Amino acid sequence: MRIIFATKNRGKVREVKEKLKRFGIDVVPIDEVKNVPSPEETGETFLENAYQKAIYYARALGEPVIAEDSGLEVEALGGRPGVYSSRFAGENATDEENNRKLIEELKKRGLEESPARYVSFVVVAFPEGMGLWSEGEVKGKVITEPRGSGGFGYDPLFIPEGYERTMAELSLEEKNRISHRGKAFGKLVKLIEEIRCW
Ligand code: ITT
Ligand code: NA
Repeated sequence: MRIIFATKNRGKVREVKEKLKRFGIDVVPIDEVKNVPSPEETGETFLENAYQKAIYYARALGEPVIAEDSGLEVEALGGRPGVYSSRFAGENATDEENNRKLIEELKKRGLEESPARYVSFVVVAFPEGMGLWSEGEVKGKVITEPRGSGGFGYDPLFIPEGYERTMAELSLEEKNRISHRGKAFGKLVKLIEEIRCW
């Protein structure tokens, strides 16, 4: 079975392809199927954003589409960057710029670390408008000394609970086992199998 994954983020594609492989699901990034202009992300919650993206692309393609909205919530920053995680340092900011901004914000407050969590909301939307969703989180802390070259985004600054290594120092399989995204997609596959909606 193939599932179209509506994302521009290569890191997400890599992780979800690996996660769904053992369920016999072939994850196909949307840009390999059709060139559709990106929708605006205007939601105030991860779930709204994920649903908006999924339904927009499902209608454009006329078939079921999965989308994900995720982010990092840092306790010392009152939950920021949250839904603004990909644009923390500004519109079109790079991962490096966002990471630098996070380090700055912590240091400004005299902190070297803070409790934090990653969250992921996943939606599969059908062209008719119906959708199924699931979510996952991983708790941990953020630090101000980046380590590791795996993963993407804030991973060099995020240490999952019970670990010494950063998320960027874990293998792809290890990250998928404990990550917000790994959990959210694992649950979504179960739902799809239970409801037999495909
Ligand atoms: P799409 O909307 O095209 O899927 P995006 O990267 O803009 O791509 P989001 O709006 O969901 O996706 O933003 C998620 C951001 O949260 C992402 O760019 C990272 O900055 C951060 N993030 C989410 N999951 C992460 C992870 O597993 N590791 C590191 N950073 C993560
Ligand atoms: Na977003």
